[in-house]
Amino acid sequence: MSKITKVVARQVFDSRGNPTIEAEIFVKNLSSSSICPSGASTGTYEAFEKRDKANKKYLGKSVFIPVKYINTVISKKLKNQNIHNQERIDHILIKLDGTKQKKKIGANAILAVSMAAKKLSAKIKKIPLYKNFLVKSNYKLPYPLMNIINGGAHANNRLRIQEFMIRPDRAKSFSESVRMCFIVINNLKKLIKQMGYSTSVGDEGGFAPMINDNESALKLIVKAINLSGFKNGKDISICLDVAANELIKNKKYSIHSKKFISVDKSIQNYLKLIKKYKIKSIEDPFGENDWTAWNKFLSKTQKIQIVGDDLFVTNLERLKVGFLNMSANSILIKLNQIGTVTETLEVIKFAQLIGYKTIISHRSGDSEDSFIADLAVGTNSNQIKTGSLARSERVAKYNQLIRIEEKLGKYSKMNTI
Ligand code: 2PG
Ligand code: MG
Repeated sequence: MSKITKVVARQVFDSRGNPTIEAEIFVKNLSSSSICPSGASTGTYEAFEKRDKANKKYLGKSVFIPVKYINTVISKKLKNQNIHNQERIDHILIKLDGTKQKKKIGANAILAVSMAAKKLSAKIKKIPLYKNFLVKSNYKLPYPLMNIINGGAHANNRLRIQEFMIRPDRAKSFSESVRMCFIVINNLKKLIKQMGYSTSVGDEGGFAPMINDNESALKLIVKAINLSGFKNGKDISICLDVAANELIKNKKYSIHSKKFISVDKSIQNYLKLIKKYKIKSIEDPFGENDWTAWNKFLSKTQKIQIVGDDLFVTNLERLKVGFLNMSANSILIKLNQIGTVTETLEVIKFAQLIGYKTIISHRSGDSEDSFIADLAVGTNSNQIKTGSLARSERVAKYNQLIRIEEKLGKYSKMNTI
């Protein structure tokens, strides 16, 4: 048995320059560390992110309190536990917190420790991280959902929709999927430049031009796909994350323009967009409490992927409700929405059991930690959403998947979309 000797935590910084937690877990002189990511468009039902609100030195954003908790209480509690027993480690952390949304310790503290433990277990077993999850053979690579235009809470432009993504549906390998996106991104950059807009990027590495409306962004993407020699809707398809939680007031939505309109009217507009731009996937089309709207929308869009992010928050209870309500057919998986590796794997297993597609996702505030790349392969997840081919914290995940594909060699295969 490999017994945990200690856990050490420190405050480091995420891709937005905000403080976050890195935890390092030790078995004798071997250690692994992991960094917790952080979201901007968060769901109400997500696990809690603990910060030192009263400490104004970092504008109330520092994490010294949870860091101290890891260095003292958690380190002591986990001492002598078997590093390979992830469920037990996570159970101890969950119990230590004792609240539903991990409000006492903070999911950021818990998750950093949980991920570090998973990594160290793989290191000690001398296996790559992706082999330390659910899948034991026949590994498959996920399709990337690359966010190439940023809007909403992730950019300073006026785009209502938060993420405009492309998915290279016809790619036969992961490296080919990245190459296809690379070509489209470069053509998109050219087009944005020609229009006289800035080609600077948003939080997730996608361009953030000062475009006013969703359709202008969609037209631009279709143009870039065509210019690249690909067929929109066949070789590459357009996918959206609306993040509609941010666009709701009195049960009305301002998704399609600044004006707030009813669910029925919003659905009609969605259907037009889906048809016109051959959109294949829409995440969070409606608010996190609007189960009726989700159900209505799903019944009218059977053929495309409807993804629950803020709706499910990687939470088994909410996924069960959504399943019974027929709200979606796919789930976005974010480790820090629930707070431990064990709970995340439970949600993935259940989602796959009910036939939902699983999409592993980064957060808009992320880091060089590429844990989610291995998680995607190790759980047979269909897709991965981890930003554009820009900003090292996004590219780190793509690079890790390229390495995994290379390691798998002739055995590597792409997943189904
Ligand atoms: C989302 C995520 C990631 P955030 O809404 O899907 O793209 O954004 O991390 O800000 O919640
Ligand atoms: Mg989302």
